[in-house]
Amino acid sequence: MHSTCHIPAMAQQTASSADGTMTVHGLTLSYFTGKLEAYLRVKGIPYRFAEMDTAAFRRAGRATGVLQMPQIEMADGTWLTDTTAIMAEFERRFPAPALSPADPLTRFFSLLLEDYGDEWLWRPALHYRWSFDEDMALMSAQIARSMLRDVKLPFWIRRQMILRRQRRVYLAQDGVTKETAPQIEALYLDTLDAMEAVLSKRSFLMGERPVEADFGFFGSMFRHFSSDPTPAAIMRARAPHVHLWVARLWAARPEDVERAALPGHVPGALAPFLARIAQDYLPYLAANEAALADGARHVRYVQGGVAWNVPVSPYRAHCLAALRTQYASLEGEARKKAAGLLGEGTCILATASLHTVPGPHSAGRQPLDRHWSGAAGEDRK
Ligand SMILES: N[C@@H](CCC(=O)N[C@@H](CS)C(=O)NCC(=O)O)C(=O)O
Repeated sequence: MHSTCHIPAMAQQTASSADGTMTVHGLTLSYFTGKLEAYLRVKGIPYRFAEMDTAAFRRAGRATGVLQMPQIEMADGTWLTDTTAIMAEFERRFPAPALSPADPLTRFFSLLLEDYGDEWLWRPALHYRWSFDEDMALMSAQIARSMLRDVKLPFWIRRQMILRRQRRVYLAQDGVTKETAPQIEALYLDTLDAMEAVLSKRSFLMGERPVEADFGFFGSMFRHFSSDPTPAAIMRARAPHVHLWVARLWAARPEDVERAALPGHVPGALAPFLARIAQDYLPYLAANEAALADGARHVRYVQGGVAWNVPVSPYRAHCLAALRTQYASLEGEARKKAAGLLGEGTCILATASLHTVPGPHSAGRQPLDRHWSGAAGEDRK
């Protein structure tokens, strides 16, 4: 299997587009929509963009079984969701220009970094957007005008609704507290410093051509950290090369990336990311998987002296299982090198999964939320 988080590219048929172009349903301020759009632009895959309202969000959720954005409606009426799975699928369907390393060890780390970027930078991205006055005022107004434009209520009520919902789901329920906030902010600052060191020496994270790892870091860096007032001011002052990389990746076209070779090794400068993955991310993924296997709704763990209590994520258990499959597919020498690079994190990848996580289904069920848990729409308590 090629992807870290593969959801069968499936789902119900709906009306199809006549000119053969796919439609990306999403929001121009959304993390994963920005990640997917960057990938399609660099790859040179034409698409039409449709700004979602709440009806379009529900319609896409019914088609794929997951209420999330972005979702792609193909010209033949089939749907695709999950950016990691979409990228893996499109690397197969549209081989050139390849945006996935050919060398298996380098590809494994590109996929691991993609998953880490996608999932571990989510909390700091949401914290900066919804914890700071200026950011929350701006972004709640934008969502009230865009996504909630079909809700028949006055603007100020729509704005209050989204503000309360995001602060409840993405701050309170995701473990953002006075005690955890310093750790969340330190993750952003440390990530900027580590990226700045890498990107002041080369164009993209693993070399001169973008790969999955770049897109995994792009969602947060593009749509939140370089755009929302508070983290963007920090980025400009602290990490100008990260700012430049955001623009470089967004501007890159197939003919630009084709000139550079795919990365063929794991650069030593990525060590700070690998250390975070080994010390923080993989232990969290293992705790999440164990909690899911126990039937718990929350995962509790201690990290850097701080106690965390966050909702269990079946989706992330699925991601861990996919990473293990990738790791197991590495042959002798490559697997030894991967273990050398990951140190103490290796045992989590070398262990058998506790659980097979069923993917979402679209037929006859309430769509799931972005973590694949519960009936979406009912916030988890
Ligand atoms: N793993 C998914 C994640 C997609 C996702 O979480 N999207 C966010 C917006 S960027 C979302 O749909 N949130 C829905 C909500 O807030 O309920 C992917 O890679 O596409």
